[in-house]
Amino acid sequence: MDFQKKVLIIGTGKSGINAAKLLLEKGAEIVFYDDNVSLDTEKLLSGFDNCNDIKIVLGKVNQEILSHIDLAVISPGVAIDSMVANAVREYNIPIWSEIELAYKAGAGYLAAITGTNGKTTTTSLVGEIFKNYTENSFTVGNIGIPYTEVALDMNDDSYTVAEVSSFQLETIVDFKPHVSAVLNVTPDHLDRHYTMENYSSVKLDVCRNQTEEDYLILNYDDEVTKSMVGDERVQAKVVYFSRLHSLEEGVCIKSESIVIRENGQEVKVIDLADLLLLGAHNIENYMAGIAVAYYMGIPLENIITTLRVFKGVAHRIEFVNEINGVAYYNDSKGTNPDAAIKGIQAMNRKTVLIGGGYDKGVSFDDWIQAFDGKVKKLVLLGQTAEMIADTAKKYDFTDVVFADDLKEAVDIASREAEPGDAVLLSPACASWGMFDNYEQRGDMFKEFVNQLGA
Ligand code: UMA
Repeated sequence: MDFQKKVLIIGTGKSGINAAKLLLEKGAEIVFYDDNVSLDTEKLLSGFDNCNDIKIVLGKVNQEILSHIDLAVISPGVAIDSMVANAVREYNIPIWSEIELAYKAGAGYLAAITGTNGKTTTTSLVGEIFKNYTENSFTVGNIGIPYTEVALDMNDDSYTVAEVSSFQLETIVDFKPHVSAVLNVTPDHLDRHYTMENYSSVKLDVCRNQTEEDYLILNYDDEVTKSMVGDERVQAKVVYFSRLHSLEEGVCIKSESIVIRENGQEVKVIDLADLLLLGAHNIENYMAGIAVAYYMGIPLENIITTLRVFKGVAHRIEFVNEINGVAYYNDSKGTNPDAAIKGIQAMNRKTVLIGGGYDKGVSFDDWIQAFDGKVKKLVLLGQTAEMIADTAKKYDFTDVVFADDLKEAVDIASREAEPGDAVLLSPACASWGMFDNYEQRGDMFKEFVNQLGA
């Protein structure tokens, strides 16, 4: 693959920076583009050993620049119908997703996991299983480690699992995992994809280059993913997993154990009682992770030993502390209503819920209806606060308080909660606008909670 081109990198976050580093190592010349006109360009350049082959353009790209560009690599956060992407297309310059670049530069065996919810937990589980099997393994993508950061460290024997978002899939070209998985599809990112049809279609693109030697893992219990099998892009062998149904072929539950059924044979993997993560959604994550690892050819013994010790990921219904008899949970990764519903369902006591944030154009009706008498107070912050309060009113839920920032929200929640209650940060919204990312929001929540007990 010839990378010695003039490449426009759109977006200067971690994806853009690592894509640039990879390309510079391959001998390319780089032009960075970012919409942020007040970007600290010195800071950006200070991350590079040699800046001679780097130019930076902010706010607008012009003809003079575009007429010299051979390829554009777009960061996930930049929409494909943004001004810059439209301008690039007018010049017939190919646009690659950052994961496309990494795929072309990387090597070895690849699994890719997408879906609205559970993909970070499932990717992390598969990454741990790979690690248990070989040191030569990588866990990359939307999980927070850009694929381009480690692609050049891979060789033909490497095992990589990538968490891939709909944003990253929009501009793939040849990206072809051996095993792909779509875990579920529920409303999210509609500000970017506009309709559920577009959104679920982009998710299924994860399999579009797969052939009959490859595998596509789908959730049989989710109507959207179950029916994906009829799409013309599906050439891979489909393997279903199901928590609710007994399957003739695939991964399902039999007598409180997870089993794999294949070619008329059944293999028991593990008893549900031996798994550490709670909640129905986590059983689905376990089953999907088992299917991905198994069809990647990992021996069952490596899968089982990892399953027994896997403790999940931070910011996902994560216990923080118990202060004055109140249990605090950080579910900052509850960035859409469906994920946040799982957060509430996992609570087994009266709960003061902190929610609200960036507006992705989704409705909050299902989330409010899932309160189910468990939520005693809703503390709201961010762009969506009023909208959520209005939706809550529709369902006669009026125990609502507004907070200006997360610190105030934690203070209010600590005053409202009584011994025996829980306080749950599970915002049903992205963090953008108030925080850099959900990790920062979750870390700040943990810090404020721990200050209460200091
Ligand atoms: N920018 C523009 N124009 C835009 C949008 C952004 O110029 O219209 C610029 C910003 O000024 C900034 C840069 O682009 O300088 C940021 O790029 P980015 O938003 O792609 O962020 P990265 O730091 O590269 O992080 C991305 C993913 N971010 C998004 O998808 C929004 C991270 O996923 C991912 O971990 C990382 O790549 C590594 O692969 C985060 C995320 O929120 C966790 N993902 C969404 C989700 O999980 O719901 C999809």
